[in-house]
Amino acid sequence: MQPHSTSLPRRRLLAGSASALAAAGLASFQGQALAQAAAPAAKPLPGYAGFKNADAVIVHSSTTIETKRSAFGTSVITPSNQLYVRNNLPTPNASIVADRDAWQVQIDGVKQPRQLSVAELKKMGLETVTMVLQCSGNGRGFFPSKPSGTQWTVGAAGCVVWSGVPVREVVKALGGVADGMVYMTGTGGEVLPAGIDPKTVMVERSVPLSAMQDALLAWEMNGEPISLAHGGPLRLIVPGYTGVNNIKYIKQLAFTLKESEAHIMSHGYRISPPGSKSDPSQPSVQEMSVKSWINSPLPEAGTQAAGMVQIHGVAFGGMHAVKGVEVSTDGGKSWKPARLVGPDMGKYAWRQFVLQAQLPKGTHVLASRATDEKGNLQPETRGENQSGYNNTSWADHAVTVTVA
Ligand SMILES: Nc1nc2c(c(=O)[nH]1)N[C@H]1C(S)=C(S)[C@@H](COP(=O)(O)O)O[C@H]1N2
Ligand SMILES: [Mo]
Repeated sequence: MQPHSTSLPRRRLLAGSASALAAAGLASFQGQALAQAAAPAAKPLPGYAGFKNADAVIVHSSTTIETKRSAFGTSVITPSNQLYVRNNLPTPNASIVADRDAWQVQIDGVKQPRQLSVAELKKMGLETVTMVLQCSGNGRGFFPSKPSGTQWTVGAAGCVVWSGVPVREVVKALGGVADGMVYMTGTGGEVLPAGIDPKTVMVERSVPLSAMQDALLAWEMNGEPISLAHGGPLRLIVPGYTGVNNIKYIKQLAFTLKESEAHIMSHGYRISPPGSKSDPSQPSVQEMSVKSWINSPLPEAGTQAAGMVQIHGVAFGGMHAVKGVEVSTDGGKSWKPARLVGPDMGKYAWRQFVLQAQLPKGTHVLASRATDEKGNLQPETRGENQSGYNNTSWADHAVTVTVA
């Protein structure tokens, strides 16, 4: 028997942890039976995320919770009780949201540095932005190289509304940015474990000064005070930038000459060539780029009845508005323009799209690809990198549905 002729389809059949079984060379039937027997029971929601709808999410761990693809609806905004959660450190104690207005943030690297309470910030300005919040590793689960880290597929993302004070208003009130500063650096308010170098664990990220223009210090999400899970009492919102740049429970906002030396900045979230170690010379994961995916129909809904379907999903441009979306029902051989649905919530939000199609009996590979206002087209292939960041491949996000 030629080993290669059987190992390839077997690898495709088995997903996730089961691929380890495939790699171990078990026959596909055996492998599937074992994978089923070993399928872990759904993990319980951690206490701080107890308000999440357990049916709408996948609990990967106590600090990583993903929205199910089938749970994304069609009304633009992702409800708070199904938005993903990602914490790099244990969640702070709930006492930090007991008196929200009393939370203090230190503003540095301005002409008049000072500490401000949320109560004071609330008097300094007000703005609202609708924004796609997406983890840098969303889509990692589609990398055949199986990078280490959470195997997110599409659900480490959501479209949410934030309210707070524009950072530029705060800066203006404090005399402007100090001369020569190049970065805006936010520090998370987690209490760090004693006895280790804070740089190794602290959540501190630097973004270019230009990102200040649309950034907020936000206290409200989807019309409610920001929950502890999503960074209350105060969160730095940097529209268009991946999740990690949106610092929860922010305790310091500094304009700096240099990038943060925290490990999460210097080595974390770098685009490292496959097989290589991360280092500060490699590009940082920051601005998001054009991406879309289909949320219905999905294979998990089972066999579809032949006839009319509304193929719908979400599309966003990252830094630029979405201009259009095309949908393919033949795995990308041909494309038809989809229609954008519902209100346009601004360039940082996602749009819902729909293509009405007749699907005859058979198997159909459904894919979507978006274009942004600058003419950037969502690519067919992912950009390979060691840690599985920034997956925007339309082919990876395609779904295969069966119609009978
Ligand atoms: N202080 C702090 N901010 C943080 C994190 C964190 O662990 N601590 N995680 C980041 C990462 S990696 C992501 S993807 C988003 C997740 O935001 P969410 O949990 O509100 O969905 O928060 C970012 N901001
Ligand atoms: Mo993330």
